[in-house]
Amino acid sequence: MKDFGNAVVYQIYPKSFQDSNGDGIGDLNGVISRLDYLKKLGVDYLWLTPVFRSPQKDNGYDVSDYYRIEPMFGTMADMDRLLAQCNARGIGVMLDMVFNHTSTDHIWFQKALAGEKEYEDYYIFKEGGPDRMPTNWESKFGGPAWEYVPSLGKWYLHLFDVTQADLNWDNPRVREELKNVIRFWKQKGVRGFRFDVVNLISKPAVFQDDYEGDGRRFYTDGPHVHEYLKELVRDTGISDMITVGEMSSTTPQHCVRYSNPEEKELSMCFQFHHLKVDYKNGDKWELMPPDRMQLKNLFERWQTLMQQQNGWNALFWCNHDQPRIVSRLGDEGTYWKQSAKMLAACTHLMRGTPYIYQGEELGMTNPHYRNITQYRDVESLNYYQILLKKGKSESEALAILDARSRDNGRTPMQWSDCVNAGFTDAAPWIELSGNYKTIHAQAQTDDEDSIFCFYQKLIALRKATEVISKGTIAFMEQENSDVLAFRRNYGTQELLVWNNLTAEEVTIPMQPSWTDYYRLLGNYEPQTETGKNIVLRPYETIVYANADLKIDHGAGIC
Ligand code: TEU
Ligand code: CA
Repeated sequence: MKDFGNAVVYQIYPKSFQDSNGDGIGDLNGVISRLDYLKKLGVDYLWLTPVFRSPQKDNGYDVSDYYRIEPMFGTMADMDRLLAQCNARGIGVMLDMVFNHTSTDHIWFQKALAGEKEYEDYYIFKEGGPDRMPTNWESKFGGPAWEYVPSLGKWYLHLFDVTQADLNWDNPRVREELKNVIRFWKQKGVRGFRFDVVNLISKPAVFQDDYEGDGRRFYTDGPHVHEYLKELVRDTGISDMITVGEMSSTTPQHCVRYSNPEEKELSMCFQFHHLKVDYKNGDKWELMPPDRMQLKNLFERWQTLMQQQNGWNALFWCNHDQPRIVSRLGDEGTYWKQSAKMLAACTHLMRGTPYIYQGEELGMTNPHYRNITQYRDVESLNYYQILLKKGKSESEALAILDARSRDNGRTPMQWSDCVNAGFTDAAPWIELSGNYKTIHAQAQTDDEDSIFCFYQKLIALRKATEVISKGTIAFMEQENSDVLAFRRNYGTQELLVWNNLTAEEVTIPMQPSWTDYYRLLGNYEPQTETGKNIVLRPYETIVYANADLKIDHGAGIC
């Protein structure tokens, strides 16, 4: 198993990245036209969210054919060209494998519905009368996790939308089918894979009601998950490729097993605990200001455990399911630029492989939609109804979506201040954020002080020193909820990082041994040293290095 500590991944949500043919929907040719921008940023891999044939009930996470490209995104020839163009620039493409479930439009499910027993066993069908659901589990998108099929007299499991039927991984034929999908894309020149909710694939032997929660404790990190992952990786020969599993509600112990190279499972995991620190009582649909102490504790706990047991995590704030981080933990107003840079320094300098989600490198914000008609996501539309049924007013429900909707991360990429931010010349499939006239790529790519340039510097820095990709991590200022601070060490090299998470000044005591350290990076003009203390300005990030950490400026910082 290779290590990917030196790599930086950029996530593209093709539907919202760049439209090339004037239908208001981003596509593969659009991605090709922006590769030089990504090369300039300096990323090593592009992760494309699903572009396979799909009825798009969940924007491609409902795959109806794993071997074909969804026409709205282009053709197989476009995909081949994208792979070649990326290859020419030294960028690898990672595809998104949605293997926990398929669309109910998939031929396998259609055959199951038509009564073919062999295909019924591809999914999780349970006997039961029309008014007796097999268990009381809930779908992650709201409502029950089971759907009744009258013609079969059976229920099928769908942990997500009713059109996303869970596959039966206990059936070896299913596992073979999915291996063939990997083999097909690998042979096409794809260089890595992201596995969607892959820790949910192994369901329990016995299905029982959950009186404590929504059922997740029975199928999360299930009984055979490690065995099935090992088999998939071994039989498809992808152990040296970059692979990342999306792990829903997981534990550090499981993530160590998923990602420790000796286990030969995956190169790294996504876990989401740090993105729930503003969920009241763990409920995504109840608002609460972020609990910074909890955020710090989670980072420390995960980073320390993964380090001790040789696990490896992806580092990220944003993706297509998350609201924009600058709107969430930063500041959209006065300290917009500083807070976006500080948040970048947090993820890029801890131990792990950083992921940048499209537009994050520009400090894109939530769009603040005011009307339910502006939302597109199935989860948001379902929950809007659920919230109203629970007694919330329309304006309360809209305020919750404004903070929590997955559409917050799905607004079109802001390329310029032209019509529709240069994303499309038609009506976009989802409305742009109103601030594209000021927040856009064109304004930032050649500005040394921009958020884009700061990301560029962080990426270049990772390549210029081993302390970031290989060093150990230890946390500082543990009692101080306002500052996320840590040190990284590699041999005799040391890097010190302080991040002020607040809009207030924070004073940190200076240790005598740090006086001969030099300031490597920051998001403010350097201030004159006071000697005894470091005063962090609002959302300031400061990175110090010791003399042994020499950066070759030619190769390093831009
Ligand atoms: O997401 C998994 C998932 O459970 C969450 O991100 C989910 O969207 C959120 O927690 C609900 O509150 C993955 C994909 O990233 C997502 O886009 C898909 O909708 C989902 O799986 C189903 O394939
Ligand atoms: Ca298009």
